[in-house]
Amino acid sequence: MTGELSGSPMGIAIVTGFLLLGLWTQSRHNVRLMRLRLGALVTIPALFYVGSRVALGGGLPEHGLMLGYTFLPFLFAALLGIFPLTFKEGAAFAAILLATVVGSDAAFHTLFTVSGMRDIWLLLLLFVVAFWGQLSQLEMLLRLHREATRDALTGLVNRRVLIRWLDREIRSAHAAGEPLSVLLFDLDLFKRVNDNHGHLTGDRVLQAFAGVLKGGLPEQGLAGRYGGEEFIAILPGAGEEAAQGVAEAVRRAWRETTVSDPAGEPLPLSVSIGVAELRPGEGSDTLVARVDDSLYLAKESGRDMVVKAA
Ligand code: GH3
Ligand code: MG
Ligand code: MG
Repeated sequence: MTGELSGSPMGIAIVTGFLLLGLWTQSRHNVRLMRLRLGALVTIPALFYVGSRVALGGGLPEHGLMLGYTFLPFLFAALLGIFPLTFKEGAAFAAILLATVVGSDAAFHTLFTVSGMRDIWLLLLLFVVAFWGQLSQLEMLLRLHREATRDALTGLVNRRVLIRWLDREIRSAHAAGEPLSVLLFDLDLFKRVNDNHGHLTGDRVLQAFAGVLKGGLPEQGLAGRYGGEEFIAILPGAGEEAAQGVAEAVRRAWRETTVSDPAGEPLPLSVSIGVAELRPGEGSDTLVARVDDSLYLAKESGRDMVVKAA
């Protein structure tokens, strides 16, 4: 009877708990907060499981309102399977539920009863299914994320990610009063490679350039494929002089790189590069437009050179 009576306030409390959790929507993209919220999601039913057992003096109800609470850890163990979690995260949340059930059973001397063993067996079974679900979800999400953000040919990030990074780096450069420069690369007469030797050879040239670009940047430099045979590098902390030095080094390294055509002959390789340093108060649109203008000038002036923005 006591158990049945305490069922209603517990019901109100658990609904309130989940409601508060649902309203806690800040920083959806913060991983640590997401973990905390998920931890709360399994801790709330765990607490109510313990509460219901205490209310019933340790026993498990056969019927009635309280039966639902004793079922909660199992429901949430299964529910964990819908979240894309790492094995470690899944194990941590599973441990909360397992400790709750095993701890309560041990405290009320029901651990080595048939129903106690049955509950733990069921919980372990649900964890196995949940782990499988979590890892499959995580793997699928990571694959989708990679496909949406990376260029498949070169492995560099795509234009969308680059512009997002550029906006972020520009904001922090303005905030810190630090310099930032952008380099825009366009391979010279690349269409000829495709026309004379086929697209597969062209693809190998693009891959080789991506390697040279990555190897030529300072540690904090960020590189991506802007589109076609155009690439961008963001150099946080670099003023015009330093950026020009990096551009020159990449230009020279690319000239010295060997990519052979299908007949085994080395292809002539060169690249034109525009350089622009961020101006006070400037946004990504005008910065990219300026670096694009200087790249155009490099092409106009005979290619295979680095040109600073006006
Ligand atoms: P310029 O020196 O003036 O830049 O001449 P260009 O031939 O490099 O410039 P253009 O813009 O005429 O040609 C770029 C070529 O890049 C055309 C396009 O077919 C090729 N291209 C774009 N993306 C890819 C790709 O992923 N693989 C291959 N193989 N070719 C590509
Ligand atoms: Mg081009
Ligand atoms: Mg080109």
